[in-house]
Amino acid sequence: DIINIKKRGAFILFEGCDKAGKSTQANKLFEYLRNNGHSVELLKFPDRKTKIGQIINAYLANEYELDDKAIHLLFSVNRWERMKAMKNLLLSGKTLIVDRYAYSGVSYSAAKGLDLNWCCSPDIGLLSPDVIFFMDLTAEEAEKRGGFGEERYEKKSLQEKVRKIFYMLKEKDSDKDSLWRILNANQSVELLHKRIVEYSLKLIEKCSQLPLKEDLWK
Ligand code: NYM
Ligand code: MG
Repeated sequence: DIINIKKRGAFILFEGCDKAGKSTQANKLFEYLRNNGHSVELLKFPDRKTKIGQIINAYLANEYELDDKAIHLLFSVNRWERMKAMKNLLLSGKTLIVDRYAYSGVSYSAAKGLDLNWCCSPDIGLLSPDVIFFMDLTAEEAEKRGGFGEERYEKKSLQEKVRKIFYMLKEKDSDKDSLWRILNANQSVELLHKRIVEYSLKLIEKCSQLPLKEDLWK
């Protein structure tokens, strides 16, 4: 008899500071996988299209003021409101490429001075990524890339703090073998893409056999 074991998709996450090239690499990986017969979808947080996402967008555009803790919780809600759909997609065999997630959520809020553990708590129990491609760039290098834009948080001093907190979150995961892949973002787009593709293809194969985990920071 043929036992039909459904293979799940991989949860591939890109994280990093502003200007590091996350969206460029996420898009390129998405195109590559789609053109090579993979079932794949691209997602981005914050998802600015939902009702909560619209509030977040107004906040980031400096059109709307919110308490630091209130906006932190809204970023988290914006992930929770996508969890069921993401879970179903992964279980149906789709690989998800995600541009920012809870690690950004904690890093930016803690950089503003909020307590790190408090920041982690609303995201506990989210789906866990299978890999985090951390696009690492110093704030100096980021600034050389045409400078930061108009949005809130796009300042060198804050970005430096954000980067440090990303590394603290990596420490928290030191028991999780090869979850974090630190990539020097100051390399050519094509070279980075090649590395990311190679790793992702192996990962997709490996993950298809593993259970899905809803245990972020548990
Ligand atoms: N950001 C993003 C947060 O502060 N918390 C979060 O949970 C997430 C997902 O939003 N400067 C910040 C980081 C960015 C900004 O993201 C918008 P992007 O990827 O630059 O559009
Ligand atoms: Mg940005």
